[in-house]
Amino acid sequence: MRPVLTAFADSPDRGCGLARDFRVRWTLEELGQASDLRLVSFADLKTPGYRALQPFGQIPAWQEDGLDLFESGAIVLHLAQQHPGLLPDDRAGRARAVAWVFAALDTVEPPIWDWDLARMVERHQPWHAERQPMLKGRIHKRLQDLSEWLGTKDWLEGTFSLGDLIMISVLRRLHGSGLLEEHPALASYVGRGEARPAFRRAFSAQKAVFDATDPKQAAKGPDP
Ligand code: GTB
Repeated sequence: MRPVLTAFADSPDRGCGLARDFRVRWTLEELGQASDLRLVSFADLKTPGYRALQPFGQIPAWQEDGLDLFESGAIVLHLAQQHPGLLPDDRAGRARAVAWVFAALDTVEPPIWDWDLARMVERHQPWHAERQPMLKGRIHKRLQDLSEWLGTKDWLEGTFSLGDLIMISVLRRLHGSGLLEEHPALASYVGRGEARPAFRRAFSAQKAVFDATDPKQAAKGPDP
């Protein structure tokens, strides 16, 4: 059986590749691995059948022979451990790359997610504006530290790894916020990731899914 990845049938990111299936799609392209896509609606996500696959009723989920997997971080780590290309061969380099995956998911993504969630669901609350400086300040602090670490390097540990792929996937969520542009080294870092052929292929594939469901938007089309 060919592996199967679940993604939104009608992604709220409107073809920008911001939902969490995209990091798996990019990983697959970097590793030269193919999979089938199972498109699910929000209603499908909450069915008992789907929850047996993903306990929280979310995308992405991954199915391959003998293994059902959930959590985007677990899925990409599993793939990178099975196929060469995104984790260094040496013990220390591999451990460092994995550390950056966790840094992206556990240290950098939470404040970005809190800010984005506030933007999406709390916009009309009277205290929304009041919370903004605190939410943005937390992101800024992480970006400052990350930018200092990156310095003039192209990638976090010198060579592109799964750690960069996940970090860039997380930072892309800031597009359009102005926050990334305050850290030019990080804006360039994200640009380098988005210029990778594997990223471009994954981006076009997910956009084609969105365009098929919303032909009006297809004409305009977002760019990464
Ligand atoms: N920790 C899990 C993982 O990494 O796999 C989180 C998965 C997750 O949050 N999935 C979201 C989901 O299925 C989609 S990606 N939500 C439905 C639900 O919980 O009911 C989050 C997301 C949503 C929308 C945008 N967007 O519009 O830009 C971006 C990201």
